[in-house]
Amino acid sequence: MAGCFITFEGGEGAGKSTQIGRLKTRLEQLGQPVLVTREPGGSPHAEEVRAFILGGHAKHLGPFAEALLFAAARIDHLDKTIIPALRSGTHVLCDRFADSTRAYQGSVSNLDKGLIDQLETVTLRGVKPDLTFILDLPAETGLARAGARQAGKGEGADRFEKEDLSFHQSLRQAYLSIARAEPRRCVVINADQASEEVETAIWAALRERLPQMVQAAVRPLDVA
Ligand code: Z5A
Repeated sequence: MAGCFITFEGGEGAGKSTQIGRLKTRLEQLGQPVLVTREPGGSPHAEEVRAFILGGHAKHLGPFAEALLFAAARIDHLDKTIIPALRSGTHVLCDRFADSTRAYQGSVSNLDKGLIDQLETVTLRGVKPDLTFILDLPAETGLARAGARQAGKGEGADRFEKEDLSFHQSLRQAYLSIARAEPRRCVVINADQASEEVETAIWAALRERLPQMVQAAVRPLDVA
């Protein structure tokens, strides 16, 4: 693919959206083409599935059925949004991706790992992130941040935010375990610090892992 595919993962309130916005700004200042997207969602049909799941309508079906719904949304997201962007040379910054299924449905909800592996294989069809930032912080801190943001907007908790503290603590360990298993793809970032410091750590890791992204983009020469 001509563009780079970067995913952001972590627990509630880890600061993924904040950091994706900051990275997008930095890359665009260099003339790099960037698309920001999210999961679940990121294409019209996948956004419909998002509303269904986060509204809590799939919870009674159990974690495997939820994983299938996330996978269905991911197939559409890949086909309609991610793959066309990467092929055209646009870098894709995605808020959550397949690691969220591994962490939320696989590890925390105790789905069989082999089942998750098979589902991932048929869903991704070989498309893997070039780099994944795992924003790590204590579950209590992330939940407090997410709660404060919701209170400010007058919103309620969604399907997963309603889970108890031990769920979110297990989630943190699940993400750290993914990072240990795939150190070439995953970078753990300490998200329990000021946004500016998190941004600096992400930029440093990007410079090291994907140096071609942190240079001014080469534009075609104007031909007189
Ligand atoms: N899910 C799943 O189970 N399986 C799957 O396969 C997929 C998803 C793909 C999607 O939720 C849910 O779906 C998710 C997992 C599940 N669980 N939940 N809930 P979502 O998309 O609605 O929300 P989220 O992905 O969990 O993100 P978030 O909670 O909105 O947080 P965030 O994007 O990581 O953080 P933020 O919005 O940038 O920051 C949160 C607040 O903290 C905000 O007020 C910021 O101003 C503040 N903030 C950010 N950084 C800092 C720092 N450094 N210091 C202090 N305050 C900060």
